[in-house]
Amino acid sequence: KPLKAAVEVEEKFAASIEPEALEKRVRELGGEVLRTVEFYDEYFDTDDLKLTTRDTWLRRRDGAWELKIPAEARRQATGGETTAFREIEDVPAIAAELASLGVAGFPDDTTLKPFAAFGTRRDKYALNEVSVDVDAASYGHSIMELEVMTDGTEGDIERARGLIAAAAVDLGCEKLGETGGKLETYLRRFCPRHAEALGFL
Ligand code: V4E
Repeated sequence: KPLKAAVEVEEKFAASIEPEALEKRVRELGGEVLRTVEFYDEYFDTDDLKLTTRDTWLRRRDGAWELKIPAEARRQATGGETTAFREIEDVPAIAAELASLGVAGFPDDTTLKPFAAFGTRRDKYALNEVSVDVDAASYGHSIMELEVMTDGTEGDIERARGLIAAAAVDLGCEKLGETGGKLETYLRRFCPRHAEALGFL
């Protein structure tokens, strides 16, 4: 298959399974308990929200830039859906994408400002191709995510959706409630005007 671009397909679930139970279930299913990692994310946008209003997410994770761009037409703003995002980590490539969205001068001479920052402690598991992450954000919000990396083709994205749905059933994942992911929850709690502008409220 031609490698188009790394596209991550992801679905968020409630962090409702006790760690011991999850570990047992993962092992029973032939998966692995991986390490726990910690990282610190800062998210950036312009004052007029040129990025986040287009579902485009620029962050610095432990000092390294990452850009997430929707890999397909937007399905729904929050919750209960898989999403597919193209991830770019190369700084000149990020600059080019941002320029095409009308945000010039990245990274040195830019109008981008941080709007959210928090730490995460992440327990990692693997179930064949499915990465299972249980995240506890530093401001007090936990979430579980199932993720599959794809080559960005439509067929591979569909295949990833199937793997995630099957793993969610196998693990007994519960639907995410009203609260949403780490950043959405952060915005709802601490930046209500930003959350409202994105339809998160
Ligand atoms: C808010 C947001 C995004 C930025 C945060 O990405 P997320 O995957 O939640 O962060 P994290 O820490 O798990 O990153 P990883 O380590 O997995 O790379 S990306 C999309 N949104 C908004 C959003 C959306 N468009 N659709 C759905 C269903 N949920 C949230």
